[in-house]
Amino acid sequence: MIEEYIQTGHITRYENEARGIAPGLIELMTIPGLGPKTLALLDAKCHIRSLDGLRSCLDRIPSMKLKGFGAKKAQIIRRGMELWAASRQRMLIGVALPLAENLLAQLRKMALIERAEAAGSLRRRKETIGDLDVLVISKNARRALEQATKLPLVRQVLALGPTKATLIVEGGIQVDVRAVERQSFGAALQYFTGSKQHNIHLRTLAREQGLKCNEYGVFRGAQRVAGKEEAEVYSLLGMPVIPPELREDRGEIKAALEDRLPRLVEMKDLRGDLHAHTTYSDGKATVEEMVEHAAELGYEYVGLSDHSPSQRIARGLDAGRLEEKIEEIEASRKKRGSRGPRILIGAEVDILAGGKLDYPDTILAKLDVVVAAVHSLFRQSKDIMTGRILDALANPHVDVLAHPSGRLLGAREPVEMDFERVVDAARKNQVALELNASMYRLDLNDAMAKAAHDAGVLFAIGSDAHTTAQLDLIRYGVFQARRGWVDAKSVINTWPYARLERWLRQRRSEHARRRSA
Ligand code: DGT
Ligand code: CA
Ligand code: CA
Repeated sequence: MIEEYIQTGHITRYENEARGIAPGLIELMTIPGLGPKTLALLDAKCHIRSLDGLRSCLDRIPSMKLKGFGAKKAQIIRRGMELWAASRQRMLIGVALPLAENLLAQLRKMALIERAEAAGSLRRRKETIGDLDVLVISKNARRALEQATKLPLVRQVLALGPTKATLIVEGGIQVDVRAVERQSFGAALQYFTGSKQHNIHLRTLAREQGLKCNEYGVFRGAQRVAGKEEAEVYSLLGMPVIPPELREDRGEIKAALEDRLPRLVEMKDLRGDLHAHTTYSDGKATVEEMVEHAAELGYEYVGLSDHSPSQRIARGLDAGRLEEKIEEIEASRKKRGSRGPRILIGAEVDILAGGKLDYPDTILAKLDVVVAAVHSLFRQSKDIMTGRILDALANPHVDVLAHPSGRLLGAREPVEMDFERVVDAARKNQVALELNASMYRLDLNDAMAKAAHDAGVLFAIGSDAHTTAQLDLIRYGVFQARRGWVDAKSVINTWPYARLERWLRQRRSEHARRRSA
């Protein structure tokens, strides 16, 4: 059945059976923690047709005293429903951004449209997007918006007025397209970028200075004193432009007024990637293909970190196959000489349930970079999980802690851990915390990244690529880093190779010395 799905994208048996199932039920089958068997059982008792039906069934279920169906199970399903509902309302940035880029490109091609920009949460690079907010300038707004509704990627027109169109585009996301005047474009961009809290704070400041700030401009009395450029709005209020990723009212306005905004990490700062998979484990591209693509990205180095043996499903490497991989990479280095990126021999090593690593130290010592990660038993208690991670951080061979919270957006909660202690240990042991760029993870999240950055830890932005194309998706990790106020110098993969290599060597020896002292 699985093979059929992989080859054809369909499962005949499932589809045939699905025809006999009420449509409402099929949707509910994708709720995390609710399998088809459980759903069938609940349906038999309550006749479920909707999320609400499921909810009320779960409320009534304890009184039915079903075998093997306790309060705990109902609780797990309820939590799954929440995640599920949230994920259906909001779209991952990794899905929304390409859709928005496509829409913007089409709008910009239209003769009637002079300029088109994204605002809202997308411009702030939030991890999930509710709806897209797009601003356009046109001499004939009414006509331009009408034409926009006819673009091939528009699926539905929810509203069309003289200055605003609300559309559903390909991929199912809602878009508000607003036409604004050229002389107020900057003010509108500022206003519709938000966040709401950031704007409220700015408006309060403006009022204290006798100014009024809205989507049309900044006004002193009836006179417009700014509006065309976004930068004018901020400079009138006495501060430099605040990068959109920071506009969440988390201290950025105070920092801007005191001229101590961080120099946020940018894509062009990256010199390599330390977390990428190859066909040795569950990657789809060979060592050579990954290195070639890293070369195209202009990287100085790439760490190829395949899974360790416990990850059977991901074809984790045993000692023998790891040895083969090492040999292949060494041969490739010899062949390449000084051409292309340096290849770091790496592994993404499981942190086992008890805190031990999935390779013995003798093997870890052969690797250039060790990325450690929790991949199992995510529901351990806070004490046990914290201890497990601290044990891994105490191993001198561990250079990076990958996707530290283990969450999957809309599908899995972060693990319970004492994050402050983890951050503290990472700082003391000089282990970099990963900002995993996978759109499903974005782990650490923005708030955790900021807390860790404030505490002075180092970071590694990792693509976790399983294909060559996924190496490019590291940009989502850069966005998340920026939302966490992370500056370039705190990110180890912005460092030149020589510095990175020295750090990797020194941190291990210092760490080992401290441990034996
Ligand atoms: P989202 O769409 O939930 O991901 O988050 P945002 O931040 O894009 O929120 P949205 O689409 O409701 O509004 C876009 C921006 O417009 C928001 O960040 C701030 C600004 N804004 C401020 N006040 C208002 C208001 O009263 N109405 C609207 N529509 N937008 C406002
Ligand atoms: Ca929005
Ligand atoms: Ca909106």
